[in-house]
Amino acid sequence: MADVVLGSQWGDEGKGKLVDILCDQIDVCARCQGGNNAGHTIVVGDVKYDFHMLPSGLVNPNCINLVGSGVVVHVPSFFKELEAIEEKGLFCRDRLFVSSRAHLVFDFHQITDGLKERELSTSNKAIGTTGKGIGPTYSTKASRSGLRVHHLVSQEEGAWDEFVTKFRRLFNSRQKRYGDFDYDFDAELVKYKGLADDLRPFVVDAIPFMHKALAANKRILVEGANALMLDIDFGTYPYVTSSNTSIGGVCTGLGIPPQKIRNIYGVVKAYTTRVGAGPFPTEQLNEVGEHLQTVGAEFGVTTGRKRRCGWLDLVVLKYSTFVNGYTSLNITKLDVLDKLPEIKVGIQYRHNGKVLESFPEDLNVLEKVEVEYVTLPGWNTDTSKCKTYSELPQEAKDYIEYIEKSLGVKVEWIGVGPGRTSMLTK
Ligand code: 2SA
Ligand code: GDP
Ligand code: MG
Repeated sequence: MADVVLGSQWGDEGKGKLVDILCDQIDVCARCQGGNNAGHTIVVGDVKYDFHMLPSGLVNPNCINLVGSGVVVHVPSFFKELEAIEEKGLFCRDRLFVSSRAHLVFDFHQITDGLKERELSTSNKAIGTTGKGIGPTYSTKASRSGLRVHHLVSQEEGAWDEFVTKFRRLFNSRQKRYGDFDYDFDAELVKYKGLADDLRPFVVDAIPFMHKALAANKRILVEGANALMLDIDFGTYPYVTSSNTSIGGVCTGLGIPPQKIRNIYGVVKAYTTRVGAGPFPTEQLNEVGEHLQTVGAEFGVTTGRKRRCGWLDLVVLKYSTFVNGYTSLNITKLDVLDKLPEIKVGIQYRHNGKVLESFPEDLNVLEKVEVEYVTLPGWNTDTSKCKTYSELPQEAKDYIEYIEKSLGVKVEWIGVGPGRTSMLTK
């Protein structure tokens, strides 16, 4: 059976940390969507790992890792990331696999990501992407002109020529759309010829790979990237990423049947953050927001951008729970709230005086909603030293239990610090 870790808000909830902890008891850790836009941080003692495209299960020496079919792979970044973790003493090439069906991100996808953002910014509508070429790659995938890993590594007769033809066609179509941007096509081809040989040993047909693992009762953990509110269908469209970050992305991105999914762990930051543009009803553009940003060290792991910060939003979390069906939750970064005298939680949205039933799809409505809050007492105690749930101050327990009751989903873990050991079980 497969368990799944998903982001419940706008990302950076601390998914990487939970994945790393769970991987102690896991045989196969798989990424199903996204690419190196993600930034998953794991802190083990003095060592900090930042995973982008590679699964966080790599830190555990007994865990096999798969970059699944729904992931988009920029091959040079794949090796750069691998080398960066090797420099930290983590050698894992023999337990890392890449799906042959994963789509390839080329440099021109990244360039056109930037060009598209520049176009949008002229009307103040830039998404605030990570610039990693994620949207352009999923676009070429959907328009059926993309190239996949198997196109690159195939050793069938004529396969390289076919790769070159497709690569050229795709590149030409991008130049036609975006103009004559700087790109050394021939140099790229030479580079990719070498990368094909480098990548080949990692490539697997991920469908039998996953099915054999399931049939052998291997313990599988799926590591979601980004989060529900960034989902291409359910997020704050168009201010979203270009993949299904919700539970559906697990089946489409790995080719596993839904009945093989067991636990769905929702990771919930104790407050809310968002990086990039787009609606954020509980955002606090004041000293509370600054406090959360500073104390929570809220900077993008991939781009270094400051994250926007605000109160916890139960409208978002209820909507997120509808879509993903969490079986339990990990509340993270509770310690970041330690010094706040009182803590607010958004409980419903009003529009034209009426309470909205759920999180609205229309950005014009979202822009005008009034958020209603409850105010809960703070605890003014350092929770980062707590080792058990019972050691938490009563107000902190009340906060956790308030979330649990409001969502009707049990809280299983509470994070009180970035380190592996700073996780309480409830
Ligand atoms: P993209 O690049 O096309 O996926 O961007 C589209 C939107 O998705 C957001 N997005 C993210 N939001 C939070 N965290 C992400 N990963 C990095 C991190 C972000 C960073 O862990 O900190 O370093 O800036 C991530 N990746 C994509 C993005 O901000 C756009 O709003
Ligand atoms: P992810 O994308 O969901 O994996 O999250 P990120 O790694 O982008 O951002 C989460 C940040 O919070 C990282 O710097 C983590 O080390 C850190 N973190 C995770 N859990 C906790 C926690 O419980 N308390 C604190 N203070 N930091 C945490
Ligand atoms: Mg992140």
